Amino acid sequence: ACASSSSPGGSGGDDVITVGFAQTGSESGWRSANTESIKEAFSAENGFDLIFNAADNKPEAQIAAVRSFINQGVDAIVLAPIVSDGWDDVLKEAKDAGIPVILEDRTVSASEDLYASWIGLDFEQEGKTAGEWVAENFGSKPTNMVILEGTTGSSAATDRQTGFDAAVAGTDITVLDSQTGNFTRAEGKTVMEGFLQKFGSEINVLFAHNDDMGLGALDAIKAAGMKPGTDIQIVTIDAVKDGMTALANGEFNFIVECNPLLGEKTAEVVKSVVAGESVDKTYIVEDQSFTQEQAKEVLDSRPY
Ligand code: GYE
Repeated sequence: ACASSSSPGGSGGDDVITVGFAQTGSESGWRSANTESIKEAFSAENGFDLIFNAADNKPEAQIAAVRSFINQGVDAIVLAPIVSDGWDDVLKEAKDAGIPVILEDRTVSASEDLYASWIGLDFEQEGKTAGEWVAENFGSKPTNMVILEGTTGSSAATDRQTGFDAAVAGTDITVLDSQTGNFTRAEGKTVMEGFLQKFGSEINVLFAHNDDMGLGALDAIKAAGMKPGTDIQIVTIDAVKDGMTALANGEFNFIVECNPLLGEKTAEVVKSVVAGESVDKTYIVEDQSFTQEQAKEVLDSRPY
């Protein structure tokens, strides 16, 4: 590109950091907010040339995207891995090519030596907070629960369920069924329709690994003649605008936040890594949680 006024005399182009960003896809409101946050932080004004790829939640396509970034000789790769496993080979290729990889959002099962840093969230704690709410409100009476899981093999889904299971262990809660809805509204709806056909009004509680699947389930519950938030209580994770609106309206009962605004921190870490400075292996961004009352209070001020 052209020289900017802030780098007088230089070619300008020399200082630009070229970054390949391998996004999962565009499955949810959380993902849209995350993509926007990354694009904003990795702007030309901030000294970046961003090459954006979204893999439509197909792990092979995402591996191919990372490999293509390596072939293009980018300065750094930012990766939001769809699934945890299967990264060893291509991360090794990046390392051999001298290209640092920075993980954002989800993490990988590959060795820590194969990436420079991970900027993410404590998914296990998110699941635990959701489970604690369920245990507190339903733990001492016989309760039937169904679960809409996120993408199978993603660290977000695996760790959220681990945390949730720990929190409800030893309570009087029965899991009737648990299936993946791939973090999307459409699949959340379809899978919930199946649950309702099988179990009908036996279902007391729905735990959805993200807002979007819970929002899809709302349609299925209403179509079955039941009242979401009352006949079936709903706990989700993310706290995006549509989820918070459903919570404020009484259709959801509790949401654990998952902060998608990771762009600024990720850009800062990428700059440090490219400059050869040392960075932490892990940066965890804080989350909160919301009841219906709290959602009403903060709804208007939510940025996404
Ligand atoms: O909760 C979900 C998105 O990995 C934390 O992915 C992220 C999850 C988020 O599709 O909505």
